Amino acid sequence: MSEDPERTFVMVKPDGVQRGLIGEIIGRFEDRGLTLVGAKFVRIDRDLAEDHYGEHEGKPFFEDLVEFITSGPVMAMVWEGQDATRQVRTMMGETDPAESAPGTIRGDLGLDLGRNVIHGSDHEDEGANEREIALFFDEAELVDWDPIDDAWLYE
Ligand code: IDP
Ligand code: MG
Repeated sequence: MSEDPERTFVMVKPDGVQRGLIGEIIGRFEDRGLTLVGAKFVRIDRDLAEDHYGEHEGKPFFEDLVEFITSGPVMAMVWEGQDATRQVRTMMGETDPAESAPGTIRGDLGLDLGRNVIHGSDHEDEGANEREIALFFDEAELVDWDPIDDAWLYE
C-alpha cells in the first residue's frame, strides 16, 4: 500500500450510467492502480443532491444540476490510493468536456458542460473528499482490503 493513501469520492452521473459507461470508467481507475473501497448504485434524492452541490446554490445552473443529478441512477464510489483526489481530477479532465484533453474521461466520453459524465471531489477544496464520502457512505460500507498487486504498484 502507498505510504500515504487517500480516499476520494467519485460518481458516474446519470448520463454516464444511461450511456453504459460505468464499466469503462471503473476500468480506467483500476488500470491506473487505484483501489475501489466502496460502491453504491443509487438514485439520489433532492436533499442529498442539494447538500452535495451546496457550494453551487444560487448559481444560474444550480436548479438544472439538481434536476439532472436526481433524474436517474448514479454509481457512487470511493477510490483509494496515493494522491487519489488529485489524480482522479487529472484523469477526469476539465469541467467542460469541450475543453478537456483527449485521454481524459470527459475529453474522451463527453461533449457538453451540462452532461460531463462524472463527478470527483475537488482536490483544491480542503476536506471535500471526506465530506462527500460521509454524505454518501457509512463507515461500515467502506472496505479495507489489500490488492495483491500493491507491492508492484508502489516502491
Ligand atoms: P466539477 O464537476 O468539475 O467539479 P463544478 O464547478 O464543481 O465542476 O460544477 C459542478 C457541476 O455543475 C459540473 O460538473 C457541471 O455538471 C455543472 N456545471 C458547472 N458549471 C456549469 C455551467 O456553467 N453550466 C451548466 N452546468 C454547469
Ligand atoms: Mg466540483
